[in-house]
Amino acid sequence: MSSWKYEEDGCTVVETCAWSPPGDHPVGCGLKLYVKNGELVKAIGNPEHPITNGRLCPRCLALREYIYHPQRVIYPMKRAPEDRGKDAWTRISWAEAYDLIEENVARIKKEYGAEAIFSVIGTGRDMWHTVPFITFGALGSPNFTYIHSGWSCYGPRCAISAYTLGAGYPEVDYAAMFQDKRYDHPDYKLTEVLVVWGKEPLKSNADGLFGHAFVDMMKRGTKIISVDPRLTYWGKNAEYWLQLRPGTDAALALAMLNVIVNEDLYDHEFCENWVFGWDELKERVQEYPPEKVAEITWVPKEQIIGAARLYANANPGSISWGLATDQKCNGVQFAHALLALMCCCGNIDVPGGIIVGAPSFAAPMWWGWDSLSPEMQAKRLGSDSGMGGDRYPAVTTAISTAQPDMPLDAMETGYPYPLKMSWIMSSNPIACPTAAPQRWDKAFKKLDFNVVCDLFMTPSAASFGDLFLPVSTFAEKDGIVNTHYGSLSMFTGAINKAIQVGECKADDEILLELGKRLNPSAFPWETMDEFLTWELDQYIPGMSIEELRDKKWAVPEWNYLKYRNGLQNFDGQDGFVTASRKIELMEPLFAEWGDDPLPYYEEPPYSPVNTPNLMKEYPFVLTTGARSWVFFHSEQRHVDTLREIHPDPITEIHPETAQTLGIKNGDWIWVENQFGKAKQRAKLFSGIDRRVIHSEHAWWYPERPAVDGEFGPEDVFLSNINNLVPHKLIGKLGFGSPYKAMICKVYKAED
Ligand SMILES: Nc1nc2c(c(=O)[nH]1)N[C@H]1C(S)=C(S)[C@@H](COP(=O)(O)OP(=O)(O)OC[C@H]3O[C@@H](n4cnc5c(=O)[nH]c(N)nc54)[C@H](O)[C@@H]3O)O[C@H]1N2
Ligand SMILES: Nc1nc2c(c(=O)[nH]1)N[C@H]1C(S)=C(S)[C@@H](COP(=O)(O)OP(=O)(O)OC[C@H]3O[C@@H](n4cnc5c(=O)[nH]c(N)nc54)[C@H](O)[C@@H]3O)O[C@H]1N2
Ligand SMILES: [Mo]
Repeated sequence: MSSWKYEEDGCTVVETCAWSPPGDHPVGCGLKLYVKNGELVKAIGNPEHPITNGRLCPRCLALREYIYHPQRVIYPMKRAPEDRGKDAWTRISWAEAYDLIEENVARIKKEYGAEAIFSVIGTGRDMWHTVPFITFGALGSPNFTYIHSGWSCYGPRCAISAYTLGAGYPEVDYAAMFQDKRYDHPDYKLTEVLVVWGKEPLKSNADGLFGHAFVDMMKRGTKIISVDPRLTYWGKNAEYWLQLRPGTDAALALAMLNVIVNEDLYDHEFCENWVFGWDELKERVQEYPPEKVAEITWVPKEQIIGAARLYANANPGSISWGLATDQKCNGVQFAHALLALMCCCGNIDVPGGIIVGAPSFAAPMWWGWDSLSPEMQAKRLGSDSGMGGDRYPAVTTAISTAQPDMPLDAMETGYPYPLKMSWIMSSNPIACPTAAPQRWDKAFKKLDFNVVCDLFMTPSAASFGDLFLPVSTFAEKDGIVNTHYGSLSMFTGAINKAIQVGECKADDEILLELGKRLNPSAFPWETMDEFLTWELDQYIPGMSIEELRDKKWAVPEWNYLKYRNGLQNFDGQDGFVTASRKIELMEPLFAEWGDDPLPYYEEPPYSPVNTPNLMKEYPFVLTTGARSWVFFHSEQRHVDTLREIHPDPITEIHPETAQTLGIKNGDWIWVENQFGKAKQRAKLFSGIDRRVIHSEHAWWYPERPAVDGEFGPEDVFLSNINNLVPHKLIGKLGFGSPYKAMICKVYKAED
């Protein structure tokens, strides 16, 4: 027995830090798992955990139900390609599964080259080193992909952080690294004004940000500005709730900058010494006076000015930017404008402001890349070499994936080369991330061999999987969790195995076993512990996995104002890792890649301003995908306790709008536009503008029996809001897609 494993009340208690699965971003919430006779009895929050202090979300509270769910797949299974879509799976051994993979990989490599194999990752889970490492190191292909059109989750935010800030993802300072005293630590200063922009951190707890910390800060006096087309907890408790038209954020941010510049509210010392392009930006923001932007955004001029003043006068102020930043075609420009707002008041890397990570571009998403030959690297879809079809250097320079829309083009057209095999690990492509999902479904069905590593028979696996590899939850494996994947490490926790279920394996076990078979030289580790110690060394040099387990978690040494202390740059000199060593609010690289070096506003492609004629038929602005407490994307629909809380896909409509359409609360409705439609249930909500509709994403119905043993595609496409989002409607740099800025009509459906 040990500090993290002991006996209590007739059970073995295993203390651990959560990650995935079930899906979750790396906050590393603290849990105590109670195990009896090898079975998980209950999961509770660990009050000693320095960040979460015992709090847990409903998805972890339902962990037992999730783990032992009768629909969970716990053995490897195969199915003949001609039986795709049918319930015709056969149980096999891991050895047979690996043999099948080895045979197919060898054949496809010989006939088409390794680039014909591509891998698909999903979001935020415990997988952002595993899938690239399998793709590059084991399968030998450069095509590691995340097929969310326009890389519209973190893509724009991370690109801006990489290119213009030269640092890891910036985040609000919520004192996570001061374990004992937290907000009372002498080095910390409470954020005076916090802008929550296009994010709902209580529901989402995105990527290492423990959203509930914002509530603690609010209780201590932090004032809130909420920028959201829907009323949320934050808007309700805000000094200003800026209820903007979805998709117009860049205009709003530029107008706030306009006020800050013209009223001389900016930090002169910071902007003059640490910003490249400040004078040019000052000129650019003159194009966005609050009067004009009020018309664009629907936010009254007085509110824009008032919010800009409140934020600029705060000491410190901070901004939490959410997914709404990325899910629009000009997401990069909006992220750029937001970064300018973060910088201009001198809030960068100050206590209570916006802290930035170390300049660690050698992120785990590149593991295994060096084992590819330069010729193979050059074939990545979207790469600047031209050998991977259309070039998207802004995507492929900062990120190790291919451009996300390109695999569909390659599958449909064979250009720049055909794709033949997919390796899907932690994604449910046709239920959740893809735009135009029915096209992706058809394309996957044309491939020779599809491997799916998951926990449940997802619609994607059911539709086109040939081999199913069952994976472990976090309760069934050893690992490490690091906030922001290590790019802004405030906390590193140990994930400790408590139980074994069926023949499920951790994704990393699959990585090591398959890696050893396919390319042993890239996978020298004999045991998982050896591998984990190597992994941990990247974050906390010199610490072994055993030591981390004993401590339960570790907090790296923290420094503020790193750019002034030689700590932000690889060479020990002051400044940022950019060509100018300053924050590039004018980014020369963007000009080189054919875009504007300064932030600007662009109307969404379909909008009241751009397509007024289409609006006659589709009169509403559509935003999608605000998070639910009980689901992580397409997961958990089968977990009864959670589904009871949220039984149906919800579309929010203003009560007056609903009345004019003859729609009542709880009616089934169709949400439709020129690209497709989705059936959801109406929820009348006065916290949304009369001209705006919000629909949920990632819905499917695991409870519906397959008809005649066939998997019914209507199950996954019936309510899928991405039927309404077109393929490859993206920004010039290859980032951003209008998941949160489309148009639609709504009308009553049959029940
Ligand atoms: N319209 C609209 N669409 C959206 C969004 C939106 O806001 N609006 N949001 C988008 C965003 S931000 C994202 S990131 C994408 C997400 O897209 P995906 O990540 O593809 O989401 P899921 O459909 O949840 O698929 C994840 C699958 O991985 C499995 N899984 C969970 N944990 C693990 C694990 O540790 N290992 C393995 N092997 N499998 C695991 C789950 O069971 C599930 O089947 O969706 C996007 N789709
Ligand atoms: N429970 C749960 N947690 C999750 C996930 C999940 O599926 N379930 N998914 C995870 C993933 S992958 C991600 S990326 C994060 C995302 O989490 P967040 O960044 O919090 O993003 P969302 O919940 O999609 O949207 C946040 C807010 O943006 C608003 N919004 C919609 N359109 C616009 C717009 O045009 N402009 C502005 N300013 N606001 C807009 C919505 O009304 C919503 O309140 O959550 C992660 N955490
Ligand atoms: Mo995401």
